[in-house]
Amino acid sequence: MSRIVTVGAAQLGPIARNESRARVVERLLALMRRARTRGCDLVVFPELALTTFFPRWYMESQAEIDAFFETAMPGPETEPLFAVARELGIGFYLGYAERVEEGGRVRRFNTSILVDGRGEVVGRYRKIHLPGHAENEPWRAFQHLEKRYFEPGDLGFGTWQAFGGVFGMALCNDRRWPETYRVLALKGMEMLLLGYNTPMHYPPVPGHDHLQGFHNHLCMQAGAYQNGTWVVAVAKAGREEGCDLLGQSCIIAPTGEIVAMSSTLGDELITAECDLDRTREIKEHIFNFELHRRPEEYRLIAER
Ligand code: CDT
Repeated sequence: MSRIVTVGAAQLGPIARNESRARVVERLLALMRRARTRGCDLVVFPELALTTFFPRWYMESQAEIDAFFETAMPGPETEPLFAVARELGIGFYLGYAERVEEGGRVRRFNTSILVDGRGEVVGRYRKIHLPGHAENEPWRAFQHLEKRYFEPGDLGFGTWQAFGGVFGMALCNDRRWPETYRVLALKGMEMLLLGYNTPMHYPPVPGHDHLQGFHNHLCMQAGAYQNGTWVVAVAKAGREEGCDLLGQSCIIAPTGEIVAMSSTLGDELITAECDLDRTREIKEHIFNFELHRRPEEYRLIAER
């Protein structure tokens, strides 16, 4: 079986607050069809890819908040994504806001799913590192209320056998944390799929605004190399409702090298042929966990 997975990173430009799900899904389908013509096995969409990045607004009406959430996946508006996956034999990763009833209560998560080329959901991840704040902070140019609108993910960092390899999923802020990559690598991950919405302006420390692009690649290139994994990272980019979002979607090899990167802030597909066996160059040598890790010296990391 070939260990080469051809991946498409399907960056999205801005999504307006009043843009319909149907219109967004049309944009996603166009990217899937383009990906298929370029030979992709799998296409990766951003975090919260079906709507505008709504945590930038403080809202009190639960009905208004819930309008940004999916109660079924697939639902009536997202079913075409699954139908086209089956038609083209192409898988996808999709980030969306998930509203579920579990254990007799309503729960809301920032979620991603992995769907295979038969249109079957093979994996689900609920974002663990939720950034931002929970209360209205009107001094900010815009809010970042993920801690208000979502619970921290309760499914852990999972890996899934798919597309001939072992895949992990994460969402946006997770990419800044070395623990994300290491836990997934310990579970055999060969390729990390990740979507993001990263504002260029960081209200608490605006002096770092010019470093957004640097920090984006710094943590992911290090995470790829130190864990011998491919990383496919996909932005929702551009000026969305007056908020500038970082682009620079990229595909990173296990050596830490960027092998493809977007060059616009709009809907854009970048692709790469990723040989999963290249993970061995790192995993069997410089970062051979079995040979070189000293977990007995790392206990503090899990205790605090
Ligand atoms: N969506 C997301 O997680 N964005 C964060 C912004 C951090 S500033 C609150 C990120 O890490 O890119």
